[in-house]
Amino acid sequence: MMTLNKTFKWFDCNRREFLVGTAALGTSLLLGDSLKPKADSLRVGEEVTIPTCCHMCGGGTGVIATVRDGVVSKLEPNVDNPIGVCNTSTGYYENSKYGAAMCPRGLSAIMSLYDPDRIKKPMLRTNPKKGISIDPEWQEISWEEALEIIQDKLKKLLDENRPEALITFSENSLFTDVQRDFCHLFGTPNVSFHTNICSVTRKSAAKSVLGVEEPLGDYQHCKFMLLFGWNPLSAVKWAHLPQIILNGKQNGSKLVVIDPRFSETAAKADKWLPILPGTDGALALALAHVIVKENLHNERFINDWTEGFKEYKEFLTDKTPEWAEKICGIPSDEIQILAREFASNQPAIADVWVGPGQQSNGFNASRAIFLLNVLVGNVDQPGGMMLTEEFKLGNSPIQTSQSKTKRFDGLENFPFGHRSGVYVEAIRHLYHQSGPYPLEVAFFTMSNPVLSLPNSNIVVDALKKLNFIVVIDNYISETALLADLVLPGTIYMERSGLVTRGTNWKYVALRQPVVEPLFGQLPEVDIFIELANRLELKDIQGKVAFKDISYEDYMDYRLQKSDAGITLAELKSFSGAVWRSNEETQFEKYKLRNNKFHFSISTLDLGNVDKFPVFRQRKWMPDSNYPFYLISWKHISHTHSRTQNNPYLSELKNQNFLYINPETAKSLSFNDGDRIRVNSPYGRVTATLRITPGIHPKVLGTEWGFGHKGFGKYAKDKGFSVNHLNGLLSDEITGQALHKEICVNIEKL
Ligand SMILES: Nc1nc2c(c(=O)[nH]1)N[C@H]1C(S)=C(S)[C@@H](COP(=O)(O)OP(=O)(O)OC[C@H]3O[C@@H](n4cnc5c(=O)[nH]c(N)nc54)[C@H](O)[C@@H]3O)O[C@H]1N2
Ligand SMILES: Nc1nc2c(c(=O)[nH]1)N[C@H]1C(S)=C(S)[C@@H](COP(=O)(O)OP(=O)(O)OC[C@H]3O[C@@H](n4cnc5c(=O)[nH]c(N)nc54)[C@H](O)[C@@H]3O)O[C@H]1N2
Ligand SMILES: [Mo]
Repeated sequence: MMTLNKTFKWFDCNRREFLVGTAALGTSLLLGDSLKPKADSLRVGEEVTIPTCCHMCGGGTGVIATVRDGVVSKLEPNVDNPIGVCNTSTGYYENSKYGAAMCPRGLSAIMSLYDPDRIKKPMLRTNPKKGISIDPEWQEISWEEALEIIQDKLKKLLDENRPEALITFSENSLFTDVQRDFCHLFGTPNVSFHTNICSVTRKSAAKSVLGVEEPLGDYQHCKFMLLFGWNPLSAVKWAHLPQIILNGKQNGSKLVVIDPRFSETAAKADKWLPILPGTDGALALALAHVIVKENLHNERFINDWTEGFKEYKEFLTDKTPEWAEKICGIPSDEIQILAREFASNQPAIADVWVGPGQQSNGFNASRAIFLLNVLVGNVDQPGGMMLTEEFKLGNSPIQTSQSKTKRFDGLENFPFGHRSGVYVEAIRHLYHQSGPYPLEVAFFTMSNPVLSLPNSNIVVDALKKLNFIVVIDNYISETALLADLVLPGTIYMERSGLVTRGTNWKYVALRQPVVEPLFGQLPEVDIFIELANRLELKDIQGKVAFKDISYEDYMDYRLQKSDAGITLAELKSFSGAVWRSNEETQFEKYKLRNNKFHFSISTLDLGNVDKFPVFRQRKWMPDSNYPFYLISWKHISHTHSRTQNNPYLSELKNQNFLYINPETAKSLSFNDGDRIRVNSPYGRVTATLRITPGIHPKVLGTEWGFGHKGFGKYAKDKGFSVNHLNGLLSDEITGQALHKEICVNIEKL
């Protein structure tokens, strides 16, 4: 196991003493020793090991925390949890003998837990003037005072009979269940979470073609991987991903990566094809054209299980490699070779994530890419694109009814919109005051839209129009800088939750607190439960809904009614606090559906969308004023805008750069390390230039998440925020925020 042992000082946040401890930091993804914790926890002297689930990103990788004298001293992978091992049951049993994986962000989480820059007390703004460079002039207040203030604000909305003036935003796995219940009980339809600024194009496209929202390839057992704008070796969502892709390669699979830049995944590929941003749809259609024209498709599968093929074939007639070359910049002969290789190396998987997904045409591009799997019939079989069936938790124990009022963000206007809402449109309506009614109070939990949404200037101005903003965060984020009241959040090691997703067979894992909240904070869920009780919010039977229900009861209820049918106590007692189904990964599940399930090539249930995955150019194209595409991506050492104050991660990477191709740099007489200004129609930032052949000559790019004005001493004023340059764009079909669609120019400072 490759680890770097560091000695550092624990800042004990309960103001006891400084303690000296050690922690293991992974310098890359690593395989931990096989861990077989006994039921619940194991005591060795004063040391306790407790299984839980990471939440440094949404992936929820299994973790074993060692707690020494009440201080978390070590985090290691939990081999009982499939997320760090493999996404199929066969692969899980094959791989688990070698241990499980965590990523650098997960391994550094202790430093986030004990970060002295964390917010410790509720903070009330005293300066009514708002802006991210304006001092809010915080006043520390007690939890009781803070809850009373919020209660008053919410009570006023109830008294005035306009509960819809409340909107909530949160991360997409943290307590969305209770947040939704709270909003329903309160009477507002405006419950939203971050999926629509994340990967709704992929989810919606997958649903429309394959019938499931989150298909996941059996990479370990395939023979060809074709990845469009997905960098799983660095943007590690589930810690098994780098492992199964590299194991697949070791088993003889080819890997081809389509990306405007030489990503970490491209670095492991047999071929990297640099593409012009936003043109993946054209490439995928041309690949389909060649496959169909040369009769390389799987006719039997298509006849038995799909509809619309004949018309699709016609639609593809003019989507030739030569047509696509002009659009995407990849030579037509390369396209032909790729199509033949893909079709003849079965099982072959084509997959896509947010590279194309966060640009116009992302929905149709993703559809065209998923359809490649359908054309070769590689769906839901070993080595195929799997029809992932999610583990189902039981319904909430709280009986609510959904508000009949129209949503503020106009979600209903998006034919493939997602229940998480449309952040971009909520901001637009707020900014222009064009919503169906005024909004007054907003909650942001584990969300930093001022940095994470396109066009930060507009986001700031929009948020300034709200009457009262509550932010629940561990830092004074840029969004918190605009808040009226900030409540200290918890780090996952201080709270509970149930985690499932990211595998092709069913499992559920327990996130359990390994230490008490360090500053006596209420965990995020409990804030909402407490407010519901203070406001005496009633369920449909007229009973105060959360009166006798703790979050533990709530989880217990949902677990008992889940696919696992177990109690919370049982889950806690299982090895690694994980329940895994005895039923192994099921293949060809569509065959069990009595021929009723078709893969949809043409027809879509909802009107208003193109019958076939047409290609349309992006709204933002280079012109003489803004000649370069600008894209952004995730760095392995950071999660979005949330980890930049972690000292270990900041040591690995503490700022972003603007990457440029040597040809382009030469033509503009720029040198490596030059300080430059980047201008877009919406904003300007200062950046440091890095010259690399690993980026398309017409494209500039950067890691996103940097450029903090708030946060703490490690994060503040390091690098630049790319979202200051982006335009406030959402995809017309899904409502997805388009973070990778802008053009810029650059000048020397
Ligand atoms: N380390 C780390 N891992 C993470 C996260 C994190 O913040 N940090 N976040 C998690 C989340 S929420 C998500 S949604 C996933 C996302 O995972 P990914 O989809 O891999 O995310 P990105 O890095 O944004 O984009 C992937 C690639 O798309 C490329 N790209 C940009 N534009 C285009 C284009 O037009 N066409 C093509 N073909 N490629 C393009 C970028 O250069 C980048 O290499 O990652 C998850 N994992
Ligand atoms: N330009 C550009 N923009 C992008 C992307 C991109 O690739 N390029 N990627 C997009 C994607 S895929 C996504 S998913 C979104 C993510 O965007 P967001 O969902 O807004 O996530 P973050 O930016 O990480 O902000 C999370 C906030 O939560 C706080 N936080 C972290 N952990 C906790 C916790 O445990 N409890 C509490 N209460 N608070 C916590 C952090 O301090 C931070 O302020 O960004 C999107 N924005
Ligand atoms: Mo995301």
